[in-house]
Amino acid sequence: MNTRISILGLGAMGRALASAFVEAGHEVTVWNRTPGKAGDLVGRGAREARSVAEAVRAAEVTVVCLLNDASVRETLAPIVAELEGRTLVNLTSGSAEQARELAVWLEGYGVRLLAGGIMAVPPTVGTEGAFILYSGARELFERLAPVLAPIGRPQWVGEDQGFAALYDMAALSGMYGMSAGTDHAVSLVHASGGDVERFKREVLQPWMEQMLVFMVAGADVSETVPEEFNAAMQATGLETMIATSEEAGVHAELAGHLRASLWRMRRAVAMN
Ligand code: FVH
Repeated sequence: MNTRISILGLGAMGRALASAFVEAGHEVTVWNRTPGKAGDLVGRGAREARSVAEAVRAAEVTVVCLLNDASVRETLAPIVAELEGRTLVNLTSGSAEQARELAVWLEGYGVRLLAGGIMAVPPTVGTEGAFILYSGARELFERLAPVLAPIGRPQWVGEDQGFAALYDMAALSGMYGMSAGTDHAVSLVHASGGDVERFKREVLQPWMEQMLVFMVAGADVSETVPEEFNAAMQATGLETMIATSEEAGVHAELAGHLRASLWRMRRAVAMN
């Protein structure tokens, strides 16, 4: 079933979303603050609106994908009174509280809002692994899910408008934490004259793949560490990693995640 969809924002992500909707056969209108960013979308059937109001009026569902919460407010504020009765899906990254406040603000103008968090990067939008978190009214999610499916598997995470943003940021935190670890790993190899590319290919990649399932399963908020995890052994290992770092002269900041883990292990040992 074709739906009239407007996309506000044609950054890398907005263009990828618009492209996936066009590909799926939806009737797509696009708008961007700076004109001329529609690329080949117009040639492929999308229409470029000259104003936000024109884009919103053209659509049954408007998808917003801008830089941040401030840019969403700045874009919608001048036309908010015209949004009454319309449906918006906000896929702009923000904090959970910003998402809740945006929903309250828009609902005050009679707008139905589904908040989202994109678990994809522009090249993976619409591919098998891509999924999008949504929060807000379940009935609205269920109605929109088939329309939104072309950009990534829709996954509802609760009525609380802040939850898509919360889960999005929490998942990104996991990713950035891993990035800190992998940056540190290659810095150690590089500082010691090792072959970084070979290390990545032959050691880091297979090791991370083997450990990922344990890292996710073992992620924990409690102050205790399961016995089989052997906190004393882990603490000794972390001390060795920090010593290796110091020997290699790798910046202490890069080893910050090791110090945080060591602190947790020492605390667990003290509590046992
Ligand atoms: N790209 C990614 O890998 C990540 C993946 C996960 C989700 N994020 C979030 O998606 C939002 C948009 O990201 P993006 O990649 O499209 O970002 P840019 O390419 O930098 O484009 C930014 C767009 O926002 C417009 N914009 C900025 N400020 C304003 C404003 N004050 N008023 C209106 N529009 C504004 C900008 O317009 P212009 O500069 O071209 O005129 C772009 O359309 C983002 O929340 C990510 O966290 C992407």
